[in-house]
Amino acid sequence: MQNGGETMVDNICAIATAFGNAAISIIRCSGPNAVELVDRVFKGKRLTNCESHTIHHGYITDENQIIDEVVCNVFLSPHSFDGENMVEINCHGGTFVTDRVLKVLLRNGFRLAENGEFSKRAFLNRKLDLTQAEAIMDLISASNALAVESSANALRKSTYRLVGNLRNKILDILAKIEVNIDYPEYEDSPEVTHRFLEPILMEILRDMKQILDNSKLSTIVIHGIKTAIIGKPNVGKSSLLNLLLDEDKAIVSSVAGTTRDIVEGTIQIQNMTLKLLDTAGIRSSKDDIETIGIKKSEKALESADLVLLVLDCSKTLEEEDYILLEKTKNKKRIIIANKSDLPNMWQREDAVSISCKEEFGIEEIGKKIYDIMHISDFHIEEGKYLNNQRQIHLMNQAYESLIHAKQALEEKIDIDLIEIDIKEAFDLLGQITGEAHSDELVTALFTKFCLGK
Ligand SMILES: Nc1nc2c(ncn2[C@@H]2O[C@H](COP(=O)(O)OP(=O)(O)OP(=O)(O)O)[C@@H](O)[C@H]2O)c(=O)[nH]1
Ligand SMILES: [Mg+2]
Repeated sequence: MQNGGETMVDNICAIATAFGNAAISIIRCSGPNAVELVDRVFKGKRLTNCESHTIHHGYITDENQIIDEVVCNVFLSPHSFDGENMVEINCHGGTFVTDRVLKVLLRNGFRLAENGEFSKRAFLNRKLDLTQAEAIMDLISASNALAVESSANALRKSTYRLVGNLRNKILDILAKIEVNIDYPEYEDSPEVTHRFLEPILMEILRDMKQILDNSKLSTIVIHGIKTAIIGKPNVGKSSLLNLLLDEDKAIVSSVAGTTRDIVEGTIQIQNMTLKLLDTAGIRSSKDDIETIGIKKSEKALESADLVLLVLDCSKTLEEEDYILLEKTKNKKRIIIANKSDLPNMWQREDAVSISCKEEFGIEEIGKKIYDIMHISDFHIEEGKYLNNQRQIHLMNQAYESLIHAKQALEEKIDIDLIEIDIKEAFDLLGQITGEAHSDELVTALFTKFCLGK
């Protein structure tokens, strides 16, 4: 099969299953001659004579020596994952055996697939749109039930339809404008005046705003809440990380300024995924390395979706604590009064009292996060939100273009100039689904995939 009638595709193969010892490993082969090339090394029924979607038992041989007993699945173009002729070889899962079968294939006409190349082919052969390709990636890396459900929806084209509807509405406006400009005498098409355009544009803007609002929460829920543990030195940030992870991950010591680099970990709590970042204690320091660590903490604080601000309740609060209370006041944050196993020097109503030493109060943190992030407001509603930052970024840009068009309408600027902004919004939405794509974008996106996908 040809891609857009331009370049011939070649024959590629890669191990599609995880590396390591397992019962079975699958090697994917794809390309115009994939079946013939596998036949060269397959001892059993001639695969070239087989129908699509059939399974065949046999042996992979290397210069007549049998190296593995396998089962081959044959899928013929265009009815395969990537639209090409494909053979999936199910071999035994030992690392060595699989590797040997792969090497035999590479010596017999296949080249090793690049990261994400099978999915890229599926996209170029119009088997998948970009939102579906991303959904595959999301499904593989999903870490909670909501993430699974959401990516399964996107795989069934829910995001494609959502964006496609908006795009159709915009296309309708563009078509009307064009007809008006080119055939002003044509009576069946309404005259496109500023008054005519405004309500239509307003409706599209409203829809987009709703999608963007929904998407803010959905991406956090799906991809995990970036949670920075912040506080001055020695308040127990690393102890909290370790307790939440139930693992001795970060070094804990009574020396102030222990943590320098950011220590990361991921946990599931009440069906939420938290991506935790333990940071260097923030204070003014003369130590160069500590200062680098503190800069990293400040960055983490800025970009976090949620801050766990840890204070030591066995000591009177100091200026450094007050500075951090002030700095985090506009962020989603939970104030944590740690070391409450010791005599308390202060109390605050807005703080959760915990003790990392005695291990209490952690459940309360989970509940607070659930409330503060409005997780209960989030329901997976098919086709109501976008799935990742790339999609959100593009829709935000499209939204801005239409806002610009709306302002221009209010200023009674010529409609053919306003059309430029509307057209831009149309193209930007097309980049979400891949209908308006650049080669660079496609390459960048698919290289994020693992080998064999
Ligand atoms: N009594 C008591 N001690 C605690 C508690 N949590 C932590 N500590 C102690 O406080 C000290 C500092 O703990 P860390 O977790 O290293 O504190 P940190 O905030 O990560 O410190 P830096 O990395 O230096 O910024 C250690 O000696 C801990 O054992 C607690 O709940 N109760
Ligand atoms: Mg620490």
